[in-house]
Amino acid sequence: MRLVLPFATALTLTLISAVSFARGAEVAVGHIVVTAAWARATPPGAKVGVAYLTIENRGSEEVRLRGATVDAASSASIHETIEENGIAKMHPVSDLAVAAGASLEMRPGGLHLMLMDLHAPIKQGDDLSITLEFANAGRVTVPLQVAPIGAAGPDPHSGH
Ligand SMILES: [Cu+2]
Repeated sequence: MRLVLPFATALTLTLISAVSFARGAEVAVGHIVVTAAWARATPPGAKVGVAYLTIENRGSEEVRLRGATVDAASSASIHETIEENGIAKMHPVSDLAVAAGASLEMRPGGLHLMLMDLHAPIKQGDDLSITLEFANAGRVTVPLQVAPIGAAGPDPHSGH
C-alpha cells in the first residue's frame, strides 16, 4: 500500500499536466474562466486570422461578451458561421451571452473571433494574446496558442 500511493499520485499529476497542455492556458478573472484559447497560423500576406476559445461563467449572473482586442490585428469581431443552402456563411454577432453556470465553446464551423487587418501573418511560436471585453464583467486577457495553418484545434496533431 505504501508503494502504490506515491505511484498513483505521480500518474495523476502527469495526466493533469498533459490535459492542461492540450487545452492551453486557463485564465480566471472573477467568475469567468477562459480555456483553450488558440489562433490559427495564416499564410504569408493574409490580412485576416481567426481565434477560438472557451468561456465558462462560474458566476450566478449571465455575462455578455461584447468584443475583443488583439495585439496582432487592428480589430477583432465576434463571428458566427451558419450554413445557408449548403454554403457556410459568416455573420458578425454584436454580443454573446453566457448564462450563469454555462460555458460557451468557440470552434471551427461555429462561433469564432475574426482578427481583422492583421499587422503581420500569424506564425507558430508567436507570442499572442487577446483581451475579451464583457459588458458586465470587465476584461479578461488570455494568451493565444498558435496552431498550424489549417489546424482544426489547438493540438498540433489535429490538423488536416
Ligand atoms: Cu469570421
